[in-house]
Amino acid sequence: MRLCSDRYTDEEARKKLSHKLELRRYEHSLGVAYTACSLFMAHGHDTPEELSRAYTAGLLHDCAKCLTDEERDKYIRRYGVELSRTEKENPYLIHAKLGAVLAKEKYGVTDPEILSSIRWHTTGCADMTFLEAVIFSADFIEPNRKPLIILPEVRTLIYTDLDRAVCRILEQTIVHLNNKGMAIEEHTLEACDFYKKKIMRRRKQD
Ligand code: DGI
Ligand code: FE
Ligand code: FE
Repeated sequence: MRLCSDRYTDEEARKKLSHKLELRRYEHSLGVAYTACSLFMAHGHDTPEELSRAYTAGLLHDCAKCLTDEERDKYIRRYGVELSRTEKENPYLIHAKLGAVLAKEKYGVTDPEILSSIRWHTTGCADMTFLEAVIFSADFIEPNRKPLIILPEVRTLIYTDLDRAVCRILEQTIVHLNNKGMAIEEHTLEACDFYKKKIMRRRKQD
């Protein structure tokens, strides 16, 4: 599969990524890359160019996941990454924003939509593009994910109704975070609200 990068072939990028990530995280990244491709194919976007974009975004979405605290802070300073309060309180969230920066700086990806798909893959956001929604949801359903009660339902739904699948994932994430008493990013709440309304609007039109 061709990689959307000015600097690396797909093989070179996989090699580099496999040295940066733990093995399980690397396998998860391959899982997201191929799941994103399968969603593209199922939704009628199966040209080699489109599949390369899905593959590149999926492969690199967690490229900033396995940094040490020192490395993470160094990159935040070097690239002037601004953090929200929730990100400061929950530093594991930072890998999404930082991943978009590193995909560009370290892997030579310039396609803005691939970078924004990486940026939004953890929280989601309102009115995602097709690629953004695919990476957000492929991350949740890829084959290596530990079984959650809603997984079978979402894995079926996602191939026919991406909006509803995105909405179910967001609802589930918010319930999970509320149960654990964790802070929720505004983007996560806005995304859930947006998709609930979009689905209601669609129902009225049918
Ligand atoms: O990096 P991955 O493990 O593949 O997956 P991810 O980047 O989607 O991260 C998943 C975690 O992020 C999951 O435990 C839920 C959490 N999360 C998503 N939205 C929010 C959030 N955590 C907080 N605190 N606030 C959010 O809005
Ligand atoms: Fe992630
Ligand atoms: Fe992930």
